[in-house]
Amino acid sequence: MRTAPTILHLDMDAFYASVEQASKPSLRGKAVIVGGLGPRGVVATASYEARVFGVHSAMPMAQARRLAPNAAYLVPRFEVYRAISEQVMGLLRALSPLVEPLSLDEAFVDLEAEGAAWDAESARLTGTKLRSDIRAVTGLTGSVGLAASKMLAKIASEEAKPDGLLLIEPGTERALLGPKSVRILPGVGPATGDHLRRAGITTVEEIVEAGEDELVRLVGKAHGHGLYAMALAHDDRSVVAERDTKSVSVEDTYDVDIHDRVRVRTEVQRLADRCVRRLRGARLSGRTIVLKVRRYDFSTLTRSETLRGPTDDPAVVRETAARLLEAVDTTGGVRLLGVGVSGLADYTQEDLFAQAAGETHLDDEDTLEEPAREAAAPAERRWPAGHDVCHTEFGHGWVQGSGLGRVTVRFETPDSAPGRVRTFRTDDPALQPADPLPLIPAGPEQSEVTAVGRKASPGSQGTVAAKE
Ligand code: DCP
Ligand code: MG
Repeated sequence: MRTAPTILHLDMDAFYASVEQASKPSLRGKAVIVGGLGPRGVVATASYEARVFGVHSAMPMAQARRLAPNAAYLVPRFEVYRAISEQVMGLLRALSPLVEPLSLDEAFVDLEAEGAAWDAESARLTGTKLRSDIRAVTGLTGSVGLAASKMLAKIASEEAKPDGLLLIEPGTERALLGPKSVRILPGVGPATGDHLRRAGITTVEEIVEAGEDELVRLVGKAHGHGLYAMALAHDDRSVVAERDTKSVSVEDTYDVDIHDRVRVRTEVQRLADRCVRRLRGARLSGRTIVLKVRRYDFSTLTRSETLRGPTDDPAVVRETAARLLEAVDTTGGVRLLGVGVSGLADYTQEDLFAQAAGETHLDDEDTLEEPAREAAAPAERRWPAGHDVCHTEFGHGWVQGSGLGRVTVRFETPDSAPGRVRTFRTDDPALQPADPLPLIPAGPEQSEVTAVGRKASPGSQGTVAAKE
């Protein structure tokens, strides 16, 4: 294990709910619950104000409604969460090439990989600056844990919540873990926790005291060794940017070598577009753009450029590929061209949540009231709670609720004062669904740091030539 607390774990605070509060001024400081609103819906997350009532992730929505009847209930807006996640991950990737995203709002970073930090002091400074950069770029708070291992870094960020930073000095791990509940260890859920409790083990220290053999007898070989090692704070896992090895690419081989430079450029643009379509089809974004060229003599070269944040923007991929091409001599003719994007980011949490998104659909079906059905011959429009709308007269707002052929809209934007509520017929032609607004309006006064990780950021961190 390393001797400096240079593994960083970041976890955004009440992520989906905080995004909603930042988007909707009237919800700041209020109980906000995001999730599937249908009959089988579950809570994705609750704002800290709602957690006071006992509401938490994965709780059935019906139970949440009983605990917090006056909270605002919203359907997730994944595209907004993904865009903000990209900004945050972009900031992390500016610190180190070794970033391991665990979900949309959570990642490990190895700060030693490129010298962002080397001891406790530099690690703390880096973590503090990261938190303020995240705030500047997204308007949101994230908590940071710093430790000499992944396990402790994650525990530290959890302890630091909300809106905090905790650094665990190497050597103090066991003293910190000892008195805590066994549930603090990764993988110890309610079932394992109960099992251990029945054997008289409730704290981490008691695991250590029981000894490895006893633990293996209790929970089996597979978990016993691991659990004992964790209780001793042994964790040698390194931060793996495994997604860096994956890529999405497309290439074309030409029957006749292309000599015309203009044609080569056009082909590269076409391939860039195709590559982005694939990327988007797989719901991925990537940070490194790769150009591949095989020349008339079969010599093959690749050129790549790493952006400051992941992108799936066709304009950015096209521009980058064109820039890479400028450095390649194609005078003898080209047999093959390829464009790829690597350093991919995808997010498992969204898949997990696919269920609740589906339930949103169910919910909308449920709220289609009979009178509306009779009155409206064209297909009824869906107004999911929390989603953005625009009214020709009143401007941008969000759906506060709908039913009985009516939709209630609150007119406000991220940088407005809390707005007013108005109700419309669900088929009012003046009301249309709208795209979400950015949380932090882009302006000329924007500092260097706020541009980092912006989705369409053309900025690059440098060009790397590979495999001539
Ligand atoms: N999420 C979800 N279903 C879950 C858990 C989480 O859809 N069972 C989503 C919603 C969360 C986001 O993932 O906002 C991040 O999950 P976290 O566990 O980090 O929870 P939060 O960020 O909401 O809160 P915390 O401040 O505790 O990190
Ligand atoms: Mg979180």
